[in-house]
Amino acid sequence: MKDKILGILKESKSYVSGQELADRLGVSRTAVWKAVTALKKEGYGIASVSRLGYKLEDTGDILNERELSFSDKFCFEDELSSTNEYAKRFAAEGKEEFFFVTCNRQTAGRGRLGRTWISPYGVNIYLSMIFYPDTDIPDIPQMTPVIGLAAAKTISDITGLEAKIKWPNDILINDKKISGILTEMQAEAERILFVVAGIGINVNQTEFDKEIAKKASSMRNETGRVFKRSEVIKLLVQNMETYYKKFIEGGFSPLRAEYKRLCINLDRDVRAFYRGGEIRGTAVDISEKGELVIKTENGLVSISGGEATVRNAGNEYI
Ligand code: BT5
Repeated sequence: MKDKILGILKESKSYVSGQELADRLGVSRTAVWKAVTALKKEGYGIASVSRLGYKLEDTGDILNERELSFSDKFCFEDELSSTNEYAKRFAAEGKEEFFFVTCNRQTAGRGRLGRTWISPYGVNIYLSMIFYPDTDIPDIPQMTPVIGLAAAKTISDITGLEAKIKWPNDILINDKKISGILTEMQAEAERILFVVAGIGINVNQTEFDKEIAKKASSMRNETGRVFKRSEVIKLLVQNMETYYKKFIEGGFSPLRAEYKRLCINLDRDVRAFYRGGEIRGTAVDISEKGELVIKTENGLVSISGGEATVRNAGNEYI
């Protein structure tokens, strides 16, 4: 009944009386009142005025199962340790491809290489999607830039600002990190069992912990607007599917030109950390396989993993 009331209020621009809601739903006015009270508790802004009835005010940004009902293949929880961990469990049980897991808060959000992803309540997106790619294991690192493109496109389309990519997995606006991607794979001998791609996007967060305050930002901080996470998720999951399908059909090469256009590393001095070593040079290309190609004193070096900090105009490495 809560869904139906919300549906009617969403359609109506003016007040809808308790009696009209009760008649349309075939329930008592008390039942309507109870449902509205429950919706308000969930965070929906519903104005109630005696004799006029109920009106939905701007609901702001609520993330719950109802707001995600555009899809039927997801798991939503208010709080999870890490959406990647849950998605991996679902994948091990054989959940369908493109099934995603999302939540309002992560208590143990993870970055790469054992780092932490700061995941406060109710403001950002934490989402992991399951894939069963029929490709060779060495191709899997290419999925990080592929999913990075999907995230960058989503953020650009929704904010109207161009989101750039710092190879391989950071999405930046105005040189600040808005989003990160963690791709994990489970394989057995030569066979890929599943891949889980996890994305964190800072959407409406306004204040950041000291350790990341200088280098992190959010869609809200960069635009001054509040976004509905469910709408961002809707576009994000569509884009993830679309870019992944392109990758499965033709590999990374059809996506390479778009990636190069958004990649901030190219033609800049980089310091890359790869397989325990440090490589210094100028980033000159992104290869057909999504590797970063660095021109060093000893010639060209291509790296498929690790990370590459970039020297910015202020001469700092970001
Ligand atoms: C990443 O790692 O950027 C991958 C982040 C993936 C997070 C998603 S959320 C959903 C899914 N479930 C998970 O548990 N994880 C995935 P990395 O490149 O290692 O960057 C991590 C570094 O970014 C940290 O060491 C901090 O410096 C910084 N950082 C942490 N939280 C941040 C945040 N919310 N916004 C911006 N930067 C952050």
